[in-house]
Amino acid sequence: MHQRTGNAGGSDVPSDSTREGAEPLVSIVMPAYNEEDLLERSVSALMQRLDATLDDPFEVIICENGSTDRTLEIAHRLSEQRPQIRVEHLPRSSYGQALRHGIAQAQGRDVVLFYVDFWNASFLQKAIGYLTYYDVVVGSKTMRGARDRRPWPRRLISRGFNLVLRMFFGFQGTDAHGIKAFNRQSIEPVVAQCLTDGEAFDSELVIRAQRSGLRYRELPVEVREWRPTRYSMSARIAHSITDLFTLRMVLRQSASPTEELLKEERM
Ligand SMILES: Nc1nc2c(ncn2[C@@H]2O[C@H](COP(=O)(O)OP(=O)(O)O)[C@@H](O)[C@H]2O)c(=O)[nH]1
Ligand SMILES: [Mg+2]
Repeated sequence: MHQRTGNAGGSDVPSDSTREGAEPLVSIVMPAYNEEDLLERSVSALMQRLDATLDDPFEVIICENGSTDRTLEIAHRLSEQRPQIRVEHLPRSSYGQALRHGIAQAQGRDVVLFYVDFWNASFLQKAIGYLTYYDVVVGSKTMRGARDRRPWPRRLISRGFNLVLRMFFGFQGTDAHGIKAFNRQSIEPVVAQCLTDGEAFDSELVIRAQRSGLRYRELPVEVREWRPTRYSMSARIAHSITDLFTLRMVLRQSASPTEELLKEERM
């Protein structure tokens, strides 16, 4: 088995394995939608951090869809500069589809989901270590040791949303929406079951991962997004409520015959 490596101390010189041509062991999937202001800075900074701290060969897959600005053009330019950067484009804007497609395209043993406005290289380092023992590692903004530096309305909505997931969806965790890492082979069948397209995809994925018995672990993260949110408070609340209804529907609809039998037996 390939030795999991990391270089948290941050050597200045990229190791051979991060150079061009090596088969990636870590795939970073980054959805991007109308990110012309931030994409270049975010991806360039990420590449610098990965070069300095990650010994495993990696790829970064920018998954753009539906952008009406220069996001796609910038993504292509970045990929011309660094062969580890790949660009995936789909015509219609959909967060869930972008992630589903990005995971399907990933070649690494480990897949990490990062955002244009937030990623964390220390999380990546720790998470790939934990993926020796777990299938799913989720960065939590609310567990002990975490720091959520987003504005209070966002913190409040996130906490309320996670509470509803715990109370009504059997979610066993403290945060469903955030950066994550997976063992690719373990998560692929779970992704294939997911039906939602919007931001509910995150919740659906973690709930289904737990229901399928994948080994699941949370790690505390410090979150400070690099740009103000693009939605108003009321739009966000409306989105969250719609997401919860969508989730209710898809998780009910697609309960497997075995799940249904077990449910009936418990009644
Ligand atoms: N491909 C794609 N990416 C998206 C879409 N919506 C959001 N994203 C990306 O998902 C990440 C988080 O989005 P953001 O707008 O910051 O969501 P928020 O933090 O919930 O306000 C960023 O990398 C976005 O570019 C979408 O429809 N398609
Ligand atoms: Mg954001």
